[in-house]
Amino acid sequence: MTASPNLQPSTGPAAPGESPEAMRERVAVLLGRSRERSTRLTALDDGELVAQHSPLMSPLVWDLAHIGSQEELWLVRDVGGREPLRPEIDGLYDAFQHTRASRVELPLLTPSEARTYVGEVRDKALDALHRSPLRGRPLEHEGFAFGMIVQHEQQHDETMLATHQLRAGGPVLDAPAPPRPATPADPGAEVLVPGGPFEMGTSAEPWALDNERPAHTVDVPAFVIDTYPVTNGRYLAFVEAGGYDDRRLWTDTGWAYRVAEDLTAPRFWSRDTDGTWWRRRFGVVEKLPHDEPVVHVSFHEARAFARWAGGRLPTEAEWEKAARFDPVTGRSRRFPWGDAEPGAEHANLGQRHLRPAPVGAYPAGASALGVHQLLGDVWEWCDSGWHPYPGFRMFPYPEYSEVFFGGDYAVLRGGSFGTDPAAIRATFRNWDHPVRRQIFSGFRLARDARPGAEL
Ligand code: AVJ
Ligand code: FE
Repeated sequence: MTASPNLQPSTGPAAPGESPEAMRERVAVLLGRSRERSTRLTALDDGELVAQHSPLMSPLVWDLAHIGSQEELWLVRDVGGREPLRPEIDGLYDAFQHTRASRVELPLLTPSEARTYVGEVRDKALDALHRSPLRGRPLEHEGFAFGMIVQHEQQHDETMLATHQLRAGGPVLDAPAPPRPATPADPGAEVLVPGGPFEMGTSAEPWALDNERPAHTVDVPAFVIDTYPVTNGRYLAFVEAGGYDDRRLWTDTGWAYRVAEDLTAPRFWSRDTDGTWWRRRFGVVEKLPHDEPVVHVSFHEARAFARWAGGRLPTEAEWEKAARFDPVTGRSRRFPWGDAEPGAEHANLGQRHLRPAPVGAYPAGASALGVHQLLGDVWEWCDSGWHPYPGFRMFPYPEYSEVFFGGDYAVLRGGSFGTDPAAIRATFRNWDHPVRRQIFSGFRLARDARPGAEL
């Protein structure tokens, strides 16, 4: 199996003034791309699809049918006004009724039944697309429900990719290596972000989810942020300096977790007797590449590293300001590089490569302030909990964002190599438990700027 080809996007919502016909065409391409990816990620033997590869994850066949179930709920029943295809299976695919660890015990659709189901749902969803005016009621306006379902399928595709990473056995996925920097980058480089107000969040992005809204002004004092995500090489220095055994570097909660889980290094790393470090990546064991962003670390590990290195994690507002603020115009951009949809030159997204790219590999994707690789490569832990923006309004259902507000979560920003361009923006907000590390999570450091200092 190969990774998704880099089909030229069409990754985003409608351009202003786009006709409904052009919008339908664009949505159909996005739906087709997400289904092509789901199909590749489930092109495995039935035994592999129904297996529990990790108690942290659902069986792959659950994700597949759940993708269909959400699509049926919003596009076929609500937008399309049709009767449910299979009302008896709703409960099986409701993420709130069964934990991931217990889904393997359910009377799930078989792989072949699941494929038939998602195919039938898709036919009816495309019919709904052709009948919807794509304007008027908020759910259909500018194709929102279709954009939401594209993002939902791509999010589960990233989840399935994480399941592939957890699965034992030889490789079944393949993709070319990511680009390398033209000249080696300094992994310790930093950028000064000037203090002052900037616009955070969005009220204009048609397919932004409820938690990204509304746009609001946030005053962020000057701070310094890493130009690149923290590399394996930097992180290895922390490991070898005894960071995992130094109680002082960890919070109480972080230390309790470190002890209970017996953590000694990022997930999927191993050290052999002669001291060489290896990492396992989609069934391949390879020497740890020092110039790639570290991945598969928890929030607690990221914080301990920051403490050791004399820095801290950026807040979510700091991360977004570093990504979006243009000091020339004073405005916030859609993407770090500007308003153009993500292309292959901007960021390592969309499972084009099955690993983070070395730091410095995406100069065309840098933000106005000169911060690199904010989108793609690795999700970045922020020192912020999961909270609504002022003026938040739930839409269209509380179980996407709202029910998680105030829970035991930390925010992640920027997407990973496994995040599709259709499912990421500089305003996009993700969250997870601070102990999770099977996700494609890394981080970068920030620190307070001394008043009047250059750097
Ligand atoms: C936004 C990634 C935290 O996967 O749990 C998928 C996205 N919500 N189906 C998740 C989601 C419902 C969600 N995250
Ligand atoms: Fe879901």
